[in-house]
Formats: sequence, structure tokens, C-alpha cells
Amino acid sequence: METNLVQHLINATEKAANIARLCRSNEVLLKLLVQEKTGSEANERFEHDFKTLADVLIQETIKHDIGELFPALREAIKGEESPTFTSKEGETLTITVGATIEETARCLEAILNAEAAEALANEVHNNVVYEEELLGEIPTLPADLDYSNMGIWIDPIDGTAEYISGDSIFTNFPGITSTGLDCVTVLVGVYDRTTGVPVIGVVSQPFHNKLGENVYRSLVFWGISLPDFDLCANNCQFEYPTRDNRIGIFSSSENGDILQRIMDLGYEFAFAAGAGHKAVKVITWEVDLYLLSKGSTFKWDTCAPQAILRSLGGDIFSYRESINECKPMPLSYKELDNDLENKKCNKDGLIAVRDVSLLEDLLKKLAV
Ligand code: 2IP
Ligand code: CA
Repeated sequence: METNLVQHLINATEKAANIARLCRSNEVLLKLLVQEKTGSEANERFEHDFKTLADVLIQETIKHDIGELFPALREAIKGEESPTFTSKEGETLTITVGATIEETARCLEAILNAEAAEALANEVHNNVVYEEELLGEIPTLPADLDYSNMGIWIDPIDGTAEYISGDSIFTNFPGITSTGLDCVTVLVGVYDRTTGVPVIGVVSQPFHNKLGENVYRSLVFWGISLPDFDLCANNCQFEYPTRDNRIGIFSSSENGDILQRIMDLGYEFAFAAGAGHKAVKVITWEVDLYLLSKGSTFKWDTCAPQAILRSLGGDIFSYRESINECKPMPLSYKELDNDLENKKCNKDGLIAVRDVSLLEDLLKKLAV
């Protein structure tokens, strides 16, 4: 297969989705996920829970697979979790993906029982090629694309609380789930390290299509936004819905005064979990707006959907900065030397849209 970064990111995302699904369908792993301690687990020595292990393993698998194919990118692949676990006695263990199933299983056995470790290691080393009609045609990337100037943010499982509980609640809007497995996403975003602009995004909903008991098929969205190379492509050409109302999607904890102002502009509201999930609803045009006034998302939550939205003429903007500057200010992934920890957080909130012209009224209305 041609070494096309987008196709390989999609394959890696699908492998991540397989690992996430395995943890919910395998009885031993599910028990660990919902923390029913059996007393016989080796992981009692370690302070982290199994949810974190699943996250770390998915993240390290994507890093391993993409790092091997694109060595220039390896050091710049970052995720939400640190791969190092610390035990109560101060002993440390770093989760690594080995060269073989056995090697990976051996590493996991320090935390899990042999059966669970082997099941996970098998999935980590499974050769996954995601081929799906809905993916559309993935273009060849420019030959002179500088991979050494790119960075990747991974959110291995966004909507972790939904992933663990699995309980679904629906909104009044068809197709929009408020809580539950449909709100879970895997997010992989690539950005230009010089400009801080997101350029490639892959977002998967591993539990979107339920085919049977514990059998799901992913829904995958991808986008490329490289205007300097005259290349914008995606598999998200959804038509604008034939509705005359505008819909906004929000976190259930959004500020009441802000919601009132948006309601005054005529928007209807959907409340749903998952930052990635809410951004997907903007991508599919099921809603017009995802707005969050608080700093409760991180670079790994927004990089992938922002790249996809940019490929569609939309974007994700900083909520507070845009209000202060009275113009749309896109979220940036520029790596600044100072204050690195703080820079991981989208501390000024966000506004995600496909139609950037919506910001004109919004910013006026939201300015204090
Ligand atoms: C969370 C997750 C939450 C979201 C929060 C994210 O990421 O997406 O659902 O809150 O902003 O950081 P809300 O659902 O209120 O929008 P994670 O699940 O990875 O911690
Ligand atoms: Ca997240």
C-alpha cells in the first residue's frame, strides 16, 4: 500500500476503535473497565485504573504504527496520557508496544492477568486496513510535504465517562445522542508546527453502527486542509439540511446567561457529551454551532475536528479571544517554549462552525 499518511491514520484509528470495542465486549476486560475488582488482579500494585491503561495502550499503538511508517513524525506524536504507570511503592512501568504479540503481552502482564494481556496484545498487533465505501477517494498527498514540521495530537478515547457507563439518553433531535456510546470518539489531528494550523484530521465513532450484541462498526470522518498545496478534501460533503431553524450543541454544564443570549438569536439547543462528538455534529451539519465558554477541552480534543472543519470552509475559534478581538480567532497549535502545560488546554473556550459567517451575530451578541 502506498504510504499515504491519511490512509494510515484511518487504519490506526480503526485499530484504536477495535481495542476500545474489545475492552467492552471481552468479559474480563469489561469487568476491569467498570472497576469490579476481583482481588486477584495484578494491577492492584499500580495506582492507575484500567480505563487509563486502555487509553494509554490505544495511544501508544497509534504512535507505534504511525511512527514506524513516518519516522520523521515519531517524536512529535503526543497524546492525553503519559505511558508511565507508578505503583504505590514508587515502582514505574512504561507501557510499550513491542515488536511481537508476545513482547507486548509480557509488558501488559505486569498490570493485567495473562488472558487479558494476550487478548489486548493480539488486537494491538492485528493488521487493520479500513476500507469502506463511505471513506471516499483519499487523494495522494504532495510529495514535498514536510513531515518533520508536523505534530500529531491524539485523544485515544474521548468521552471516557460515556465509554465506561455505556448508557444512552437521546435528545429531541433525531440522530443526536445526549449520552452513551455514540458520544465516544477517537481523535487524531495533524498540525503544522510552524504555523500552528491543523492540516489533517481523522475522527472515528467506534460505536456508531450497532450490528448486533457487542458488534459495532465505526463511522469515520477525515479531512485534509492544505490550501498552500491547493489541496482540500474530505469525506464530509453532507448537504445543508432542509430545516429553517438553527441548532446549537452544548455541554450540559454551559453557562445559563450565555445560553440565553444564543437563544435570543433564534437557536434551538441540543445538549450532549463528548467534545469530539459535538464537533462531529457540526461536521455533519446536524447542528450549526458548538460553543463552549469554559476551558474544559484540550488540544487533543480539537485538532482533528478543526482540520476537518477547515477542509469544509469552517473552523474552530477561541471563544474568549474572538469576543475580545471582535473577530473570529482560530484555535492554534503553535508550540511555545514557555507555559507548555497551560498551552495544552483550550483555556478560552471554543466556537465550532461550518459557516463562519454565523460568527458575526454571535460575537456581537456575546460581547459584554
Ligand atoms: C472530555 C469529554 C467530555 C467533555 C470534556 C472533554 O474528554 O469529551 O465529555 O465535556 O470537555 O475534555 P462535555 O461532555 O461536558 O463537553 P475525556 O473524555 O477525554 O476526558
Ligand atoms: Ca477528550
